[in-house]
Amino acid sequence: MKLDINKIRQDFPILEQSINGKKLVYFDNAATTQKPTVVIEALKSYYEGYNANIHRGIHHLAEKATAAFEETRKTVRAFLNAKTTEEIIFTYGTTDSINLVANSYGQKFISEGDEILISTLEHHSNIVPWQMLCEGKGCILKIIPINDAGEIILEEYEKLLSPKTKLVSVVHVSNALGTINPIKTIIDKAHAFGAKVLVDGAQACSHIDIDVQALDADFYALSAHKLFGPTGLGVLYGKKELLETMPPYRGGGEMIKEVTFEKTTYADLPYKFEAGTPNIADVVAFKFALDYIQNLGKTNIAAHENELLAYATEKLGAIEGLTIIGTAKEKVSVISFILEGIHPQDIGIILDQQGIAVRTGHHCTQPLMQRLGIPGTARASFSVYNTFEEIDALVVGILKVKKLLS
Ligand code: C6P
Repeated sequence: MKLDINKIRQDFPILEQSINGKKLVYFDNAATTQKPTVVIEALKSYYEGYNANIHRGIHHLAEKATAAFEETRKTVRAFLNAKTTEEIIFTYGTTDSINLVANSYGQKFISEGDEILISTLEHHSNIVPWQMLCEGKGCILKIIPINDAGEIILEEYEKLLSPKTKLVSVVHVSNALGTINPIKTIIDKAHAFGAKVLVDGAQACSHIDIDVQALDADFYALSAHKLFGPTGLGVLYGKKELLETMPPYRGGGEMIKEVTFEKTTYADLPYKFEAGTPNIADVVAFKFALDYIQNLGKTNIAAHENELLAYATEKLGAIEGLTIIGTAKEKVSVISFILEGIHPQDIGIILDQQGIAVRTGHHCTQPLMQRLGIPGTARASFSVYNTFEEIDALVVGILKVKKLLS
């Protein structure tokens, strides 16, 4: 079904404004997506109508808040096609989800001399937790190389796999380049060596249909704010049989069955991993974001985004002195680019003066930038509410950057 983009834009009040006297063009969706009115209203009605702590009160408001919170868990389960809601853990974001696995699964099951594989494409949040684990444990971090297009080299990946490989932790979609990794193949090859696989789905979840059972992913991490939901909220999917063997990551209220000064027993899944009062309002509102996506249809969203990507690739590719960084065959709607002789930050500043929001810099992927031999890029990332006219505005903006700075 062809989406009515102008109608969709009306669902996002932030898009109506002007920046520096120019109509806002928001092309920083890989950093965070804007929020539709249904999500903003859900937050308001939660705080106005049934704000209470959950899982502990027996009063009306507590029961209503608990029900709404757990309703979101059911929606996330369906969104990822997990087997059960016990496999859905609420975290503070993708970063927190990865840290949970590193500190729980990693601490218990990864030992000195064991190997963890990540790729050159990783975001810092899928590098640093493993470095921290390796520092403490004496395990070894190995890096899967990429080609110049920004694609993982599968033959090199296969060479790195061995019985020593305990975990492969790889991004599904690169935030800096938009590359879609062949994640099912990566998972199957790791499993053949008995290694577990964590997928960083921070970028993939907004563009691609995710079926954790079909992928056979052991862990899948995502952030709500990339899915039109609130910031500071994420999900860790984990296979139930794995999560059951893992120790809790944080201790406190909510995650216990019984506490004495001598010994504590832990709550069942998923609560074992959800210590303290969670981000209740944002969890409640997240359901409305997922329902919003469901109503538009992920395939319809992807179809529009792919058209935007094709259009932008053609238009930007025709600008003299502009190089698109990241030319993988399989890409989502992210275009990173550099302009000859112009620093990416200056591109961002001059585009901002024209009301165009892009991200510039290393995109929290410094090792990737080092591999590509550049300090950073300017990155335009498109979402369902973006239009072809906005891409035309970006082209005009880039031409202005060139005129002013070259
Ligand atoms: N990337 C970007 O502009 P958090 O911050 O925990 O919600 O997500 C971290 C993260 C992990 N992996 C990938 C692939 C990501 O893209 C991100 C967030 C944003 O590209 C902000 S740095």
